[in-house]
Amino acid sequence: MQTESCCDIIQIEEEGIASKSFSGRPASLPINVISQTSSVTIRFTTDNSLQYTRGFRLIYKEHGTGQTLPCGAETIVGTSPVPLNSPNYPNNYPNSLSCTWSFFAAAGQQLLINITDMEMEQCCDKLEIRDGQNGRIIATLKYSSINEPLLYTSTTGRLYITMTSDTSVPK
Ligand SMILES: [Ca+2]
Repeated sequence: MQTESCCDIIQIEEEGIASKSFSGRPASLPINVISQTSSVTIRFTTDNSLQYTRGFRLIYKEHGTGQTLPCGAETIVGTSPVPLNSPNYPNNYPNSLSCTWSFFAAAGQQLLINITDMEMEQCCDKLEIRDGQNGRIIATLKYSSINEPLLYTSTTGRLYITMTSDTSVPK
């Protein structure tokens, strides 16, 4: 995308949630936005001067049960829970995986993680939860099963979840 940064703006709007605005030429593309609700409005507003030929292009797709956040996704968490599962869940996850998902709370809010199911190769595959800008590790999980939900809370409103697997025996 490329628009006039002052004045030609793409807004992604959802009912009850602060809209996200984009303009200019973002340093990093693509930008992934995951909605909190099932309905999204894309609004493109231009002023009366300076046109760029490029404009923008976007792709949207359904992101529901059975799918998951893609590796590397950065998600701003609102009041609705955001489901996350390993790739291919509930079937075997891939070997040689290294996936990090980033979660950010609204200002002043904290994040709560509730892990409800886990089956991993104990020796060699793991899920790591890191808290805050510097990524302090608050949990390293490598369970073949869990009997009750595992709960973790951020202290900073930022959490990073990394899943790594070795080259064999996915679960
Ligand atoms: Ca493995």
